[in-house]
This record gives sequence, structure tokens and C-alpha cells, in this order.
Amino acid sequence: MRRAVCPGSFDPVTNGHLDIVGRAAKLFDEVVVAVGVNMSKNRLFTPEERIVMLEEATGDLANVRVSGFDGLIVDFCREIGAVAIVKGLRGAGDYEYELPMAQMNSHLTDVETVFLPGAVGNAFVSSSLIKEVAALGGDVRGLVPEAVREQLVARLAERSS
Ligand code: COD
Repeated sequence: MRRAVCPGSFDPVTNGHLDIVGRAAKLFDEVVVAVGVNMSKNRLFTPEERIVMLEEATGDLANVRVSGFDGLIVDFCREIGAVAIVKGLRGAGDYEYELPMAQMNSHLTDVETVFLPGAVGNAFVSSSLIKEVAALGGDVRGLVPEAVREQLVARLAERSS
């Protein structure tokens, strides 16, 4: 059984994330989407809310499950017996951000990092931009699952009232 982890903040999950998870699911026997905390980012949804959104969005993928994690991603990988961390790269900026993390993770363990190129059509899609555009009244339809878009609009309305 070759198990991989797709880690991220997923605040909220986007179609860019789902493209990477779906492609990872074709490469590995099992993919665990791991919802973590990026201490440099402000969160809109709780980890529990993000996990439920991801479970709904990946419900059609039989070999994908969703879990939260605390601490180091490599410790989580060891705990569940994962051999690889799969990350998506939208461009050079992602590569520069992700490469030192991959090298640090490789220094810490023998868990490999596998980079998948993001789909061209999703290159501009990030959770941060989605939140900013939605908060300013822009339409993010087609960039996130519809159920996520509805929760995003509702959460932003709550925050602004
Ligand atoms: N197309 C393709 N890939 C995409 C897209 C897109 N449109 N959008 C995002 N992605 C990829 C990102 O490049 C990333 O690989 C992944 O999806 C997740 O993205 P985010 O933004 O949801 O998640 P991050 O980058 O905030 O998550 C960071 C982690 C929580 C994974 C990281 O901080 C971590 O591993 N933390 C645990 C603590 C740890 O081990 N620290 C030491 C690391 S060396």
C-alpha cells in the first residue's frame, strides 16, 4: 500500500487543491488530505469546518480520506505510514516557497516530496485571493466547489455584520 499525504491549510479548499488531490489519487493507493495550520496565515474557517468541506468535495474519490494534523507534517506521515508528501506548484513563487520545506522534510525523514504542476487554468487560484475577491463582492463561482462558495459568502457576511 503506497500512501501519500496532500497537506495544506485549505482555508477554504479550491478547485486548484482538488485538481492536485485528484491527480495524486491516481498515482498512489491512498491519499490522506491533511488539514494543518499555517501560522503565517489568518484563518476564516475552523479546522473542523475545513475538514467537512474537504470530505464533501472529495467524496467521489474512493481512495481519498481527510484528517487534521498538529505539529510537523513529517511526524504525521510517519504516524500513518505515508511515503510521500504531494504538493502543487502554480509557478516559480510556489517552487521557491516549497523547495526549502521539501529539503527540510527530507533532512528530517525519508518521506519524499512529489511536486505536481498545477493546471494552467488554476494557476491564479489561491485560498487567499478567493477570500479577498469574495470579501469585496467579486464572483468566485467556478473556482471553488459551489457548497464552499455558499459557506464563504455566508461567513464573510457574518464577519461584516
Ligand atoms: N494549483 C495547484 N496547487 C495549488 C493551488 C492551485 N491553484 N493552490 C494551492 N496549491 C497547493 C499549494 O502549492 C500547496 O502545495 C497546497 O496546495 C496547499 O496550499 P495551501 O495554501 O492550502 O496550504 P499552505 O501552503 O498554507 O500549507 C502549509 C502547511 C500547513 C502544509 C505547512 O505550513 C506545514 O506543513 N505545516 C506543518 C508544520 C511543519 O511541518 N513545518 C515544517 C515544514 S518544513
